[in-house]
Amino acid sequence: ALANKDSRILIVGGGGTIGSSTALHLARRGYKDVRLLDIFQNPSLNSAGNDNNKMAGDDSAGIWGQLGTEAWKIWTTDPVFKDHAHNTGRLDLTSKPEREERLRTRYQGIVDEGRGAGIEWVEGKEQIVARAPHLAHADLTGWKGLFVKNGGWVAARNALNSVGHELRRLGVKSSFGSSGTFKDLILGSDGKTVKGIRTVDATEWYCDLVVFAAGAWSPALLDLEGQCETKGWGYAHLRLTPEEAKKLKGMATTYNHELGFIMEPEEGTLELKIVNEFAGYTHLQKVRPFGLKKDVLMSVPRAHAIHPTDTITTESLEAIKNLIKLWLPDLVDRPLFKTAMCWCTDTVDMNWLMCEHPKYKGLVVATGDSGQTFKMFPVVGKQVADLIEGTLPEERKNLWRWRPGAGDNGTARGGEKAKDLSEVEGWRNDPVV
Ligand code: FSA
Repeated sequence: ALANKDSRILIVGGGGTIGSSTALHLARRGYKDVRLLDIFQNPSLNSAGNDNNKMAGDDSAGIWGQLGTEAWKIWTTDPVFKDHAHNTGRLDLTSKPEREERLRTRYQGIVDEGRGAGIEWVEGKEQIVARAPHLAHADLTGWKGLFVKNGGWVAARNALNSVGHELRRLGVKSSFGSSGTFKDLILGSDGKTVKGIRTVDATEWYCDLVVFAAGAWSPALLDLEGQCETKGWGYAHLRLTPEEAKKLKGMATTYNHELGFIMEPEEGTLELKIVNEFAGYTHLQKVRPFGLKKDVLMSVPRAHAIHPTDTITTESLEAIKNLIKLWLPDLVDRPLFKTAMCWCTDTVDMNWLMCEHPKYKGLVVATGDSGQTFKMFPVVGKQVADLIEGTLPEERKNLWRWRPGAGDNGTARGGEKAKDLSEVEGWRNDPVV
């Protein structure tokens, strides 16, 4: 075990998805001295999880399938989570052969594991519209894919907030602002043993173990040897009338890998979120992560919370308008609002980076979200807690190991290379002051 129940544990990124889930599992297991460090209090405004909604569900095979099954069970039963899970079902559709092959492999994998009752292969307009009446007017020529019964969407920000309340109730401590913002590790005289963390205001937090879960900020703060690449994705909202919302009530989460996705608007808000799907944007800047002796050029988040007048790129906006035209033609003229980018960090093979840092003793990294983590919110921290206690199964340890240069093992995101935000227009609206 890397810690015991009396150890002082600091969680960098404690206001976000992986960090707060880790704190929840540690606190529930009786760890008495856990402190969250983050620039913002939970639900952190810098977290990709601080969003109206996210897709969720039991939709995978293999280890991700085991996790997905367990996560959806907790989403729908645990008092901290269950008010925020919506079992509307989820469609994962495509008209492209390459994506179809991936979806078929996934479908077959789930069936072969004896879990076929939770999933259906759908093909053609009739079968799709039966599960997604809102697509009745859409051109679905050649469309096929998965319908995931045990899933739908989760009210992300509210779930993050719910966990935050539970953490405070359980006595988890926290520090925010400049005394919560990571600057560097405090190392012992051996240059290897982690003694604590120095934050940007020069506060020194001493501890026995650091969990580094800084999400999209991870590679810029700590040298991860090129294993994570941070990118931004855009979204927009449109406001429905109560009648329109009623018509969409219970709609299955609808995802198309080439176009984007929509989910049922949350009751009360009437805000329909629309997202276009693409490779994401990098935002290249000169930074010096802890552990490197010189500056490097790498993609870092351009946080909406810190640049609230940023919107999204013109091409994302066009793609979002196109999706509305194809799927929800009645709403084409509706103004869009709450347009913003949110930031995730990808590993090459889209599996987490969740292991001890090989260079330092007392440092666990838990990052590499790869756009997959919010659906795993109830269980991601369980993996970190198991890693700390030395009970994480070998197979999982291997999947999430430290692996610079290991390549993509066939599970990469695929598609086009990400453009840099400097090459695209429309997103930057700095106020003149
Ligand atoms: O279950 C899923 O397919 C989650 S992907 C969600 C997403 O918004 C991606 O579509 C996007 O490309 C990025 O990875 C962030 O996460």
